Amino acid sequence: MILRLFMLATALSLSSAALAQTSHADHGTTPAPAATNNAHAAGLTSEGEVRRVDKALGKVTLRHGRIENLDMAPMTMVFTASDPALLDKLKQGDKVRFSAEKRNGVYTVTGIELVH
Ligand SMILES: [Cu+2]
Repeated sequence: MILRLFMLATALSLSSAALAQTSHADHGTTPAPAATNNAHAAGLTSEGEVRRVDKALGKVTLRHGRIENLDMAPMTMVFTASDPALLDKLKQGDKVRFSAEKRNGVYTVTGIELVH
């Protein structure tokens, strides 16, 4: 019984060591430029002005310029925030830069910051 436990413990520590090695190898081979590209893809590439903020519903109305990634012309429309906390610092009249995408058919703001 004790031997079996010992072998089980050994097997567990071996497999966790193997897992640690694997994830370390993965981490080591992740190219730094990929991370940079991801950050760029998530960049705040669209411009707009806040018309209305509804923090309770997690929605914001933006008068936006052209949104290239959505192939959308300038207009005023309602977006849902991917995270309601994104709306905490926004108020009517604020100039913003933001990123938006269509998620499950819903136009969603995924990042937004004030333009000073
Ligand atoms: Cu629009």
